[in-house]
Amino acid sequence: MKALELVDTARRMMMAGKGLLAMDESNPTCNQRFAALGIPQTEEARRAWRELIVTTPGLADSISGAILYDETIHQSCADGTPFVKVLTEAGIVVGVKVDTGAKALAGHAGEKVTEGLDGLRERLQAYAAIGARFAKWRAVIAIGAGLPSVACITANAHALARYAALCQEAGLVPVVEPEVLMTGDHTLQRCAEVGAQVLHEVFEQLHVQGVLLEGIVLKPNMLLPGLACSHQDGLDEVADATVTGLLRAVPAAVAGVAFLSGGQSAELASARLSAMNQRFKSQLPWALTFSFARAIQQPALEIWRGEPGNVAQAQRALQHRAACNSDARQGEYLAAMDDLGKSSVLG
Ligand code: 5MM
Repeated sequence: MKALELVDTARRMMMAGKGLLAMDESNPTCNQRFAALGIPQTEEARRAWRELIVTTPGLADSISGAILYDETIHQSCADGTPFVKVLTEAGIVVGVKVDTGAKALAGHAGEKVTEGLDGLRERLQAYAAIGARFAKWRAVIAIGAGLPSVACITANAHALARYAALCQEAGLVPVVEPEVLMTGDHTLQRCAEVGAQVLHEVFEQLHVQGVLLEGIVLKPNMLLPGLACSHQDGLDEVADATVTGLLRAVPAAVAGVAFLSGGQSAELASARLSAMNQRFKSQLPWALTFSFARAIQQPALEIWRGEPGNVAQAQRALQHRAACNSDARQGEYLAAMDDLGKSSVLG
């Protein structure tokens, strides 16, 4: 295992004041987001959108690493410069999603297990050779009547740990993403119970597989009430539940924690991350930052809509969201400043 290299990469990913940009939507997910806005669902449209993202001026001021999809990591700007080169030269560490998706878990209706271990060793070597320095694998856990099952939690935790060990063997930092979904009417308390079960099992399996914790990044969900829950807790309650849950389950050796946004509004994701850093700043053994996709990209995508004439304004919106999350990572996000910034983006 290349321990020093892994620790160095993980530290660069968790650099002060920055976070990760997830731009690793699979083609079906990307196409779905494009379809909702009337954008053509073609390889060229996906390439143009990702070119807009990687060439956003000032992106590296707030973003330390970008997670790409297999199609994207092989793509280039219209002038022929590979995206990997653009990002690396800007000082942004390149990562890639390596799971092949969440599939139905046999014998467990409504539950999924993430696949992609077959041939992973060779795929990781190929990604490392073209410049990737970290990888990502997402497991999804649903809360519902009788869910999640022990089978779902253990199968996903085992796969995450096998993936993480293979990544470290290849010199890539694994981003370990066990996502407890927001769908449902469960309470914050129930989300906290499931979150604890999941994290304890994930770290048990990482230990069993001999994964170096200093060379991983955890990408969890925030602990939240379900979207359909009648009581939606405030910023402080969410911050306290989430950080308390993490402090109880995540070893101090882990390089950092970078949240997914999971379908929260961009503003709420920033405000919640900021509240966590503000309230717990001095008590955190690891960096607490972001690895958002929708909460960074969506406002810019809604401006771009596939029109070349909208590129500059969409890039300003993207840069603005990245900067808001950089503030949040430092506990300094202010909704009023966000609104001011949004007005100036719209010019
Ligand atoms: C949970 O999704 C990850 C974070 O995105 P959000 O901040 O929008 O929640 C994201 O990296 C996700 O794993 C990718 O978009 C890939 O998703 P699919 O479903 O296409 O594999």
